[in-house]
Amino acid sequence: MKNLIPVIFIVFFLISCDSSKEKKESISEDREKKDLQVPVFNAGNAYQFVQTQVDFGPRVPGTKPHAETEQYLISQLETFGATVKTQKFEAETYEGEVWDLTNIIASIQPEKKKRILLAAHWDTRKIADKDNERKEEPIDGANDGASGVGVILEIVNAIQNAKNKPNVGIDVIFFDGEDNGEPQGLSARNPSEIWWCLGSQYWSKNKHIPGYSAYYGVLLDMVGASNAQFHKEGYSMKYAPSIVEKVWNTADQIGYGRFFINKQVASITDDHYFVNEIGKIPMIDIIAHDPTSGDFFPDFHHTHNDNMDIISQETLKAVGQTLLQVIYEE
Ligand code: AHN
Ligand code: ZN
Repeated sequence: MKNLIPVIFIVFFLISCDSSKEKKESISEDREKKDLQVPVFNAGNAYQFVQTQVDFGPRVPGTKPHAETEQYLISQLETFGATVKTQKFEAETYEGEVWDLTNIIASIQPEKKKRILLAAHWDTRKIADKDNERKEEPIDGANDGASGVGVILEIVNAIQNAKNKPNVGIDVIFFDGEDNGEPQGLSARNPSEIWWCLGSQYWSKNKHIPGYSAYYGVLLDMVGASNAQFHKEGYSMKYAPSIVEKVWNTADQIGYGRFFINKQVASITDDHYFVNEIGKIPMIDIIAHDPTSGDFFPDFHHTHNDNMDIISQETLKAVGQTLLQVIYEE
C-alpha cells in the first residue's frame, strides 16, 4: 500500500501533464485562427459587379455586350492591381459555326509558388430553351455566369485592399463559351463532342503558361440566387474530395452551413471537368443544385427568370467569405 502512493502520484502527474499539453495545443491553434485576419467580403461590391455585367446585356459571343464586358473585366482586374492576359481562340459550335472566344486570365501575388485557381464562365447563353416564352431570346444570365465572376472580382478586390496577404497566390480564369451546349431535345451534330465549356476545353489543352498547374482550383457556377444550395457535386468528389471537404467544413465553421449541404449528388459536365480530366488540376465546382428538380438545376436555369431579381447578397457573401477563409487558411 505504502509503495503504491508514489506510483499513484506519478500517474496523476503524467495525466495532468498530458491534458495541459492538449490545452496548450488548442490554445495555440485558437490563437493562430484569431491572428488570421481574413478580409471581409463586401457583398454590396459583388452585387454591383454582377449588376454591371447584366447591364451590358446578354454576353453572347460575337455581340457588342460581350465585347464591352471583356473590356470591363480586364480593366476591373487591372484596377485591382492584377496582371491580366487574354487568350483568344476560335472554337466550333454545335451549329457548325466558328466563334471567336476569349478567356480572361489574371494573377495576384505572382511570386508565390503555391497557387489557387479561381474560375467562372463569363459568357451568356444565347437562348432561353427551358423557358415557356421567348425561347429564342438570350437570357440575362445574372446567376448563370455573372454571379461567379462577381464573387471572384470581389475576392481579388478584398485581398488586394488587405494589409494582410494570404500565403498563396491567386490565379483567375474567366472562361468564355461555356454556355452554348445544344438545346434540350435537340441532339448535337456530333454527339461524341461536348459543345459546352469551349473555353475550358481550349485552355486545358493550351495553358496560358506551358505546364501551368495549381495546388487546386475552385469553379463558381450560379452562386448568387437567394436560398441557393450547394451540394457535393459528383466530379468534384471524384477528382478533389479533400478540397470539397475543406470548403464545406469551412463554410459550416463560419456560419454558412445552410448553403453548403453535406450530401453528394450527380456529376455535371462543367468547366471543372475539363480542367481535371485534361488540365490535370484538381478542381471543384460550387454549383447551385435543386434536389427536387428533374435535371439537377434550379428552376431559373436557362430561363428569363435568371435576372437580377433572384440575386441575393447573402448568398454572394456566403460563397465569397467562405472562399476568403479557405484561401487565408492555406
Ligand atoms: C450540362 O447541362 C450538362 N452542363 C451545363 C453546365 C452549365 C450550363 N452551367 C451553367 N450553364
Ligand atoms: Zn448555363
